[in-house]
Order: sequence, then structure tokens, then C-alpha cells
Amino acid sequence: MSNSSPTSHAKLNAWVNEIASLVEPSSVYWCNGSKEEYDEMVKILVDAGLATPLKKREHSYLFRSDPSDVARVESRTYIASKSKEDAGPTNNWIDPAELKKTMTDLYKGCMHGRTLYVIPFSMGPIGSPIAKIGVEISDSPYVVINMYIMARIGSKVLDVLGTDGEFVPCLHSIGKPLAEGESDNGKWPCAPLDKKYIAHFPEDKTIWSYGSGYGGNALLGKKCLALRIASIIARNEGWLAEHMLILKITRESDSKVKYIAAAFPSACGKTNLAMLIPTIPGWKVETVGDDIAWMRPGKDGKLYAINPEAGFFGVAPGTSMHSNPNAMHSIEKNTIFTNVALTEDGDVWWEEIGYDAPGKLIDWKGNEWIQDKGNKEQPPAAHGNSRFTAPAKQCPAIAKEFEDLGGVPIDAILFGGRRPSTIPLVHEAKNWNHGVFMGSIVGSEITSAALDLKVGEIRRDPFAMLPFCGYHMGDYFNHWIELGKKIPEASQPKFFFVNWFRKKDGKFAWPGYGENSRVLKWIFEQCDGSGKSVDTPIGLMPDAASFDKPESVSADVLKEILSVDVEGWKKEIADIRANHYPKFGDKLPQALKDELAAIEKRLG
Ligand code: SAT
Ligand code: MN
Repeated sequence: MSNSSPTSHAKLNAWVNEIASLVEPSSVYWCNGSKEEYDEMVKILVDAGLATPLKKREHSYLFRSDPSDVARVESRTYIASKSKEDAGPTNNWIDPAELKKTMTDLYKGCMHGRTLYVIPFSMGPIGSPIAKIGVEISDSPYVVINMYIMARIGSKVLDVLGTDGEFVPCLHSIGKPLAEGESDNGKWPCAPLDKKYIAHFPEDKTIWSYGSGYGGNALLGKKCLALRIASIIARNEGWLAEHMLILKITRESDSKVKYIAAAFPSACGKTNLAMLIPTIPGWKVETVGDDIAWMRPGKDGKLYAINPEAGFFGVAPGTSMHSNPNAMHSIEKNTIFTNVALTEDGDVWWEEIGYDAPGKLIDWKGNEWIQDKGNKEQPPAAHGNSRFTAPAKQCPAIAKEFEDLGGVPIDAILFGGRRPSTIPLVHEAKNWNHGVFMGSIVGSEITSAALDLKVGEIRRDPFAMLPFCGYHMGDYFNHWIELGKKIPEASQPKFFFVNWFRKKDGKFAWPGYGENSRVLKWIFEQCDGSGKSVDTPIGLMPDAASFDKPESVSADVLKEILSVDVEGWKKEIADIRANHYPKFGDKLPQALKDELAAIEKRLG
């Protein structure tokens, strides 16, 4: 495929020409974002043996990636700011001049035998004052079709960009040039790990990615632009780019609505919460976003949030009609599946999909796979990080405000993590700074030995932004504190910490899923002023006696998960003081040290 530039944007044309002469593709194609174009890309991928059409799902395809290219590679992700200090202790850093040189050498001729696709995209509804435009150059048609679902792409974006609009240049190559006559021949193209680089240049607001074709490494609008680069822009411009879902909750009796943003580390059911179906009658939850929120103070002082994405890039295993029916309906058609298993009749299957594997499957590595439930050692049929890419509009619970150009006013911000002990089911911050404190201590307990942490230790993931904050995390905390000073108290969202994962006698004490609507109801009422709460040393908590209790939880257990574990909290404070906060050195805001001391004092 090839065409000539449809735009007279001089800077964009110059950049595309410059990159083309570096990477030497066999052709250049500017994407218009049409459905016909999508289908042509799919045909290229099917012909190359990389995509399998799914007979059971209309207009849906399965991909199997290379086993070395199955997830984001944090060890190869860099914030290449001029000063190392600006990247902070939580990011990898290489001097930008050095990294550009290394990567330029890799990019030389890297698109031989391939088409260079130019993908203009908008993160956020086209024309929204909160939206940002990027242009991704990629040699992967798989990236083009994923971007088609995950962002708004093509001619309409160029129209908004005009002749001199601002855009974030995003350069991507899978790093696998083809020799004369060579083709991919069914093998997912990528470069080896030590050649992969996911690089961000904060001063130039530029992204360079090389060597991977998977997810956040390659779909550069998502984590690279909408979080890492956007977090830097947001700091400079006075807003927030956060790793948060956005949901709309309605009390049907009086049609009152609240909007909630929420941050959780991975594997805490974020997508499930975004699409929750309440078990309590009279309440409705709708989805605005499942992964990223951009929030800006509006004229009335409230924080207005948009979801910059247009689709869901969700983890498949564990998604079922029980855990998330809305997600299951979202992926019935027009969906790209990557690294799940294939059934004989042309459907997909994964672990915990809710039913046994129907007969002989082809697993994510392309091998025959027959379920052996007696064999606990059997490798999974779908990779643990296998994914679906589906248009957000296909979600039965998508909120009509999903495309609102001005965003939705945020009433509450939630943080959570997997915490088998100490942290109660829900507690509310006393004020903004206390809320920022809650965000700063987010983490999940290690349940199986991993990296350098032991079982029972807490892996902290402040604001669930650890791999996504594009600058020094101490400065990021400070940005939150400073923003709070600019928002009048009456307009500020309330902050809550939730924990669906408390254990008692080795079993989960709280049923989770749809029953979490009971916690959302209390949060709604707290925002509404109608909630009943008790003041405790760690913040406000529901009164267990008046809390809307599920059948399956006994009054005693409820009381336990809605009380302050003083000894546990003392240990928590000690861990934060000894192991967590020192990481941020003298960039740790005084306000957070004060919050820590205040809680300690209140605990007695
Ligand atoms: O691969 S993504 O970065 O898009 C998803 C994730 O790893 O969180
Ligand atoms: Mn995410």
C-alpha cells in the first residue's frame, strides 16, 4: 500500500520524510481511518499468516505473538530526560543524546521490505479541548488496526491538526527488516530483548519505540503518550494524567449521578469495576473509561475527566460472564484477540472464561492443547497477559458521556490494592492531602515470591503510576499537593481507599464483583452528604451497623473489615517510613510526611 501525503502540515511532512529516509521502507502509506482500510490491513495480516479470522465472532481475528514479545518491557522502558534527576528513582534513564544515537543506528534501514504507516491519532474525543494529537509512524499493520480501535485515527485528525497544529511524534518499528523476497510467513516479527527500547524524550515530547510489536510497547497512544508524556505535560499545564478508570453511578430513585475515578495496581479488577453490574437494586453503573483519565479543573473548580481512549485493551484470562458480563458482550464482534487459545470451531478460549475447554484447542504458542484438569502443572492455553482489543462503544454499559468533549465532573477518587490484612474494606480521607497520602501508599501484597520481594511484603505502586509516571515521583506527589491548593474545598473530589481483598482464615472476607456496588453506594452517599460515617484515626468509615451488608458476609466479619486494625496500621506506618518514603529523597513533599505523622499520632 502506498499513497502521498494528504496534509500540507509542513512540520509533519518534514518529519515523515526525515524518518522515511532513515528507515528506508519500500512504501509509505498515510492512514485515513476508514473501515475499508482496516479490512485491507487485516487482509495483509491474514495473507502473511499472522492473523486467523474467527468463524464464531463476526469481523474478529486472533494473533499469536512471539513468546519473547508478550507484555510491556519495563526493563527496556526509558525516560530520557536531560537530567537523570528529572526521571527520578522509579524510571530507567539514559542520556537522551546517547539513547538517540543508539536508536538511530537501530532505525537505519529497519523498515526494509515493509510499508511505513503514518497514523494520525487523537487521544480524547476529536476536537475536545482536553484531547491531544499524536502521529505514530509504524511498520506494523497490527499496530494500525489496534490503534484504529484504541484511539480516533485518520483524516479527521489531520483536519483538526490543520497546517500547523501541535502533535506528539511517536516513532515505532518492530525492528525486523525483511530481506529481498523474504516474508514474515506466519512468524510474529520483533527484535530480541536487548534490542528493544521504549524511549520517551520529555524535553522534545517525543516517543521512540523499537523492537516490540506488543501492547503498550507499540500502541504508543496508550501508556507512552496518554500517561508518561501526558503526565509531564499535565504537570507543566496544571492538570492530571492518571492511570484511572472512570465510572458513572446513578441512584435511580432520584436520578442523581456521581462520577468516580479509580486507580489500582494491576490484577485488582480495574476493568471489572469500570463495568460493574450492581447487585443492589436501584443503582446503575456505567463505564466512561477502564484505564486512563485526564482530569482538568473546570471553570466551576471541579475536576473534569475524559477517557483519552476509544477502546479496551483488556486482559482476557479471568474475564467471564461471572466476573464481567459487560466485557464479554463488548468482545462479541469487531475484536482483536492476541495470545488467547483457538477452539476447533473458530472461537476463542482462555483460563477462567467460565466453562471447560471445548475439545482440542490450539494454545497461544500454536500447539495442540487438550485440557487436563487433573494436571496442576499443565501450562495455560492462553498466555497470562493475553488480550482483547475492543471498541468501547460495544460495551453495553458505556455511558453516553463517554464522548463528551468537556469531560465529566469527578466527585470521588478511589485507590485500592490487594491487601489481605490491615486495610479496611473502605475508608475516606479527611481532606485532599490525606487523599494524596492514600494515593502515595497504594500497593499490593506479594502472594508468590517475585523479583526481590518476599511473600507478605508490599509492593508499593503509588497511584498505580509506578511504570507510567514520566518524571520524578516526588515531584509528581508535589504536583498533586499543589493542585489541591488551587481547587476550592467545596469543589474537591473526596478520596477513598478500598480493599476488596481482605482475607479471613485464608479466604476472601468480601465477595467482590457486583457486591462492590454496596461500597460504591456508601461512597455516593458520602459525596451526597447523606452517608453515615464514623471518624477514626485513619479516616472516615461506614458504620458497620447501618452498612448495606450482603447476605454472604456475617455481621462479625463485616465488623472486622470495617474496623481499624491499630497494630497492623502501626506496622504499615513503620514500613512506609522505613522502606517506601525514603525512595523519594528530599523530593518527598513535607505535606506527606505531615500526613504520616498525623495518622501515627491519631493511632496513639
Ligand atoms: O500493554 S499495555 O501497556 O497496554 C497494558 C499493560 O501492560 O498495562
Ligand atoms: Mn493499565
